[in-house]
Amino acid sequence: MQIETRNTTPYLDQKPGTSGLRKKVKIFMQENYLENFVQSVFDVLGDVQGKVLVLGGDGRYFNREALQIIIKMSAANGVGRLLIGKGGLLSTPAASCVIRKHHAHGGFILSASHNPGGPDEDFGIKYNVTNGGPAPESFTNAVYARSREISQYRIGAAPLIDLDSIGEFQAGPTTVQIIDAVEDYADLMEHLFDFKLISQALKAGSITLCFDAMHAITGPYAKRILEEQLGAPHGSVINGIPKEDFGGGHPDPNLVYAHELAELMMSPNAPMLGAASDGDGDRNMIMGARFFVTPSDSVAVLAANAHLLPGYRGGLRGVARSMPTSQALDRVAKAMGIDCYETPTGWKFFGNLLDAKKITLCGEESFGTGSDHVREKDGLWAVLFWLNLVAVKKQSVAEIVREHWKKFGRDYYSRHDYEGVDSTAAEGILALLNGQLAELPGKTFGHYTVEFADNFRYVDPVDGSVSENQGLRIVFTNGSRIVFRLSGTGTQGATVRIYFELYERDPQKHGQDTQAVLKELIDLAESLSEVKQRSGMDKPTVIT
Ligand code: VG1
Ligand code: CO
Repeated sequence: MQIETRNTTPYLDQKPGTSGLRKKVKIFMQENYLENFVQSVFDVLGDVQGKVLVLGGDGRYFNREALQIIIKMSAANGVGRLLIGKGGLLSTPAASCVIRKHHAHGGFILSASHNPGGPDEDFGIKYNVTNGGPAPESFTNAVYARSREISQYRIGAAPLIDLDSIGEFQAGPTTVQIIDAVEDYADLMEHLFDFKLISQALKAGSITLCFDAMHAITGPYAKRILEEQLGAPHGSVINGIPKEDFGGGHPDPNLVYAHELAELMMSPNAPMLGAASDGDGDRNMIMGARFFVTPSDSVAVLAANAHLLPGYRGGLRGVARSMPTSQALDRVAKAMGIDCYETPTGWKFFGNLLDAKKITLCGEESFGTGSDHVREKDGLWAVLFWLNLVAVKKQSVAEIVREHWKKFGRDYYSRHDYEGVDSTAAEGILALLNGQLAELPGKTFGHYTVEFADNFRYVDPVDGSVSENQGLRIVFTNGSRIVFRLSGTGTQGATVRIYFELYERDPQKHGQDTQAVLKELIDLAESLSEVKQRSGMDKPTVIT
């Protein structure tokens, strides 16, 4: 194979965000744009001679073309073996699983997750390291620095690889192995959950299920595991065929975008469990019949009940949540006598805690839940967890959550997003708030007195690395909180996220409407931040 070293000029905007580099497809298709980023990763990795890398994506538009380029560049950079999911597909958690199981050096995951796909929409790429998790900030910062000075990249003249046939091909020094995208992941799930029990309940009809794959990556995984292995009736998985543009939808599992599922679950003939996942399969939404489980509650319920499931019978070492996620998980940890860590937003911050065996389970308010089994959040895992729980407890989803609230109290929780805000205006909103933080403590607004207000700074308890500027939080004396931060995954303008939380111990008051309960906090956040005037919007674009 002939190896070419090509000259290139740097792009200055290749800074990875919360989860990899995400841009419009058209930006990725610019000359050498993808090549520059991939070579920057190789340059930071150093010697990859003979090493194993994993490749796969969520199947969105440009996935196949990008993979062929990465194969040629891997060969030119001397990679020993590439493991690639058939069809160029691997869900994010499955990629993490494959990296760990096959002791790979790392892998590239091609996805822009819950962002829409298609020629005018989004594409993304991220590198995961040897533990199977997203590269830490020290690595992504080094890649960004490299991308700003890159002058050459290496590419091999390898033929196009047939991504659709399982088998091995040679590209220069690199063995390219196309693997079944689902098998390793399905094996792992079988070891964590009681497949026999779930299967009996599904076949007997004592548990009914609808899983909305949203025309994204989890279609093949859900069909294989839920329908073929566990015996859920054919048709339990809807929108199960992955499409390059996700069928024109927005593959984000929430009540707004997964509306087909949400409508079914709110109807009189709703199944017992409703679930959806996102573009790359790492998010999950859980619903019961006429009942929505907030992601913050979901991780707390899973933590409180984990010991009932085969994979977690030994108990939990500790738990963790991202800072804006509700404190429902903290209450469970306290009752169990285990540690609860608070990390910045983004899964990469859980990796060290998991590797150091400080935690077993973790989650984010953004529909992300996961455990020690891989180093990514895992959508289908969460669905299987709930299925197993419903089968063991022989209770409905709503009963399980209400019982949980009774025991621990309820954290009313909501996130308001203002999307597509002018970047300067968005920064102005955060700057305005930042300027007020010092004088807020002690002030009273209606029913709320500020206990403390700060700009969240994280010191990693394992390696001591520091991450500054991870969101502004206003914490009240009664434990309620308002958090403000800017999204790090968008590709157009800025998104301002405002998170609200209010704790209610009294079970008599657990049946109220969330937005109504949070109204006073919402009004306060809007007046302190001037978000409406400054964004020019009269309401949030998405409320979850
Ligand atoms: C969002 C979520 C964050 C999540 C990230 C990646 O980030 O808030 O919790 O880890 O997406 O998820 P941000 O910076 O936009 O708030 V995924 O499923 O898009 O990889
Ligand atoms: Co995702």
